[in-house]
Amino acid sequence: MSFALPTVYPITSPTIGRPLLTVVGDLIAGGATLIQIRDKQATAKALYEAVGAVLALAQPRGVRVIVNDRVDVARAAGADGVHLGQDDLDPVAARHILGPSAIIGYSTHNVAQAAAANRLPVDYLAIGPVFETHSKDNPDPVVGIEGVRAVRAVTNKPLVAIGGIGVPHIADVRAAGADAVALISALYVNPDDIAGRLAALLAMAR
Ligand code: TZP
Ligand code: MG
Repeated sequence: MSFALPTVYPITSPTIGRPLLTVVGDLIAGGATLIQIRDKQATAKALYEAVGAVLALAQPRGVRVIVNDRVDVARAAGADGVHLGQDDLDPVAARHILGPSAIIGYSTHNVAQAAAANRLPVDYLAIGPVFETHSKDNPDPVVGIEGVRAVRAVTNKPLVAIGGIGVPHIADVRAAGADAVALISALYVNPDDIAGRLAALLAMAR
């Protein structure tokens, strides 16, 4: 596996107040190379259609698209991969369904989960929430910068830090060993300038 995370990993949200394709177009314009489509409320039908439209925009531009939670939708739509949580379909089963070239990401919330994930066929791990987040229902306890550092010590997999990460934290989170920061709210502070914001964040995380 030779998967490299971009230093900033944008995640979409239905709360941005802009159409999904507008958001994705802006993220691509801002330099995104990997985008996660996350919509916990969408029906399978709606998510499948949305991911198909996103792929039509992203794939010709060399931008990879990851679907949150839904292995079935990722597979059916031809997405580049899936991001799984601890209670989603087991990564071994997801790998079986999606095949060897799919990107599979896996959320962890503590050192024990991250250590256990080393044995799983996943391409990257997420650790979080690092800080308090308002973008996720019922989040796990915050792990802080020290939690990122502790997880970095138990895994060689590409590591993305997530949860409440803003401009003031990027350098510290990266210094603690995260290869990337996954962002929702910090990206969409001004829905009219998502591209500029992502470009600036990428410059900070170089
Ligand atoms: N998983 C852990 S925290 C989180 C997810 C999906 C939400 C991240 O969003 P924000 O707005 O960057 O805190
Ligand atoms: Mg999930």
